[in-house]
Amino acid sequence: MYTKGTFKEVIAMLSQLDQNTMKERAARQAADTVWNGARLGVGTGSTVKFFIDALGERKAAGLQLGAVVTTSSRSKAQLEGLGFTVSELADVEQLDLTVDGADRVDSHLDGIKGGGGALTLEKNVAVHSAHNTWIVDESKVVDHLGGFPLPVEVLPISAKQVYNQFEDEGLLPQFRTTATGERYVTHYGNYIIDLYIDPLPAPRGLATYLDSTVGVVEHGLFLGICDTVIIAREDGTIDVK
Ligand code: ABF
Repeated sequence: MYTKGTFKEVIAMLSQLDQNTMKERAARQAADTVWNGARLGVGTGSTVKFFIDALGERKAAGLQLGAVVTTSSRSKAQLEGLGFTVSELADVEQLDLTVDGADRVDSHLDGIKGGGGALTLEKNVAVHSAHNTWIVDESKVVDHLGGFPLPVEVLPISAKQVYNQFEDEGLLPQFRTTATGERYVTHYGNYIIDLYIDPLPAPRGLATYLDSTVGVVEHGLFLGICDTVIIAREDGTIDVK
């Protein structure tokens, strides 16, 4: 006999299962598009985790890749655990395909990425890939970019000044912190300021502003980068756009 609390937990667990099932469906569809000899970029996140598992199954069935590059130590460990040799981006002339997750994606295939803190390497891998595919469950799809804090990676040396500038601009900045309340530090030793302004005013204008702000290393607006998005929907269907 369930008490009230456990019934809610079961419902929450079932909805989580639904979301994981959707993520896995999108991931498997993307894994099926990978061809022998491809120089592959592999992103980061919970949906990509399913993609890497599916890639491992393809490898066991004979898939051989020309190169594999990834955007986080988490994905690197998972790939190497499956027997893939992972290279650094700088050691691979050009990538043929990168498969990654996203935090938000709109109808123009523009997106917000970097919720996991790996935005700088993610964008460097993406712009050096001939084709970029994002794998998402339908909760990530929006009409207009927003609904998720926009990550901005900033140098520590002027982080406070940049934060103040963002605050003066009304961008609602917050320094990202760890679970213990420490300031989050990226792989490159930088901080992340998340912008809580929602909806995002004129994403292209904001991207240009951030790109020209001294002290900003990279931001999570990925505009004009995604070529294909694979969306797994709750009704079991998959959209490829
Ligand atoms: C990564 O995918 C990040 O850009 C983003 O935070 C993450 C979201 O993916 P998921 O929801 O699948 O964890 O590439």
